[in-house]
Amino acid sequence: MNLIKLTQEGHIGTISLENPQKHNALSHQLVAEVMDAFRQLEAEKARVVILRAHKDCKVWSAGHDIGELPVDGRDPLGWSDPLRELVRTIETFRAPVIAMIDGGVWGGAVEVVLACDIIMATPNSSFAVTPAKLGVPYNVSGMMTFMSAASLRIVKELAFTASPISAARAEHVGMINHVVEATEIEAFTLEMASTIAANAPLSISVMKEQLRVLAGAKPLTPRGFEKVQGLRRVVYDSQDYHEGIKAFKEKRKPKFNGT
Ligand code: YXS
Repeated sequence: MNLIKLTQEGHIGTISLENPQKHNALSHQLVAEVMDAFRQLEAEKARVVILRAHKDCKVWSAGHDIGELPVDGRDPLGWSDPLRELVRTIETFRAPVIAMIDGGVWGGAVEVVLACDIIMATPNSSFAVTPAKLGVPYNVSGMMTFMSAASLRIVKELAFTASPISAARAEHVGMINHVVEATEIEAFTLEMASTIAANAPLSISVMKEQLRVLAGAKPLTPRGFEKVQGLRRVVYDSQDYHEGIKAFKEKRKPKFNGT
């Protein structure tokens, strides 16, 4: 493991993203290491996991590794995409996962954070949902993660503007649990993790799974799902999708023309 750090103290595991050169972009390799860390913590029967980044990072995670987004007509967020696998790993991990945020969270990394059970952030943290900035057609279960974390109006503002919102605004709208000063957030998070770890793990585990099943119980007909998938294909086959990725790589503003 060289893109993350895994530590465990008693029943509390900590996974830290440690790839500042790429702003902890959720590459196949980084995600594989995080998922391996969760498997190790599962085996060690960890009762809480803290998911964080290295100290004093300006960017907690820059989201999906744009260099790995397919441009050959494949769905960029299909079932086996690393971002999708990481979100499912967090959601189905049998113990609570606490996201401890300091810095900017971008794109799919916002969904990863929202998939966590409890979220703490420092005042200078921010959250930017960026599909519209890149021309990416976000996927159905991903949109459900957002809908479970904030009101539809807030989700629309985040998704349509692709603009970062502050930790204070995220807390105000109930998207995150606590805003804590950078000097105190580690102790604050550890104290909550210790409280949870001292409670009954089986009871907590079943409540986490119950809430996941209930939150995901949405009426979506096969015809409705196929319609959405067809609409998404139009987007990832579009010139705009290719332009969004090309513009990022060329470090310039994209010019979207709706085709
Ligand atoms: O030029 P070098 O080689 O040094 O690389 C630069 C960036 O290209 C690279 N980098 C990334 N590489 C792959 N995927 C990324 N997401 C990514 N973000 C950054 O890291 C090196 C340093 O970046 P630089 O020079 O831009 O740093 P900065 O401090 O000026 O700006 C930091 C950011 C985070 C504001 C900036 O890097 C940025 O805007 N990154 C992209 C954030 C974003 O749009 N992420 C969404 C990724 S796509 C995704 O998550 C989903 C598919 S979706 O879009 O649907 O939500």
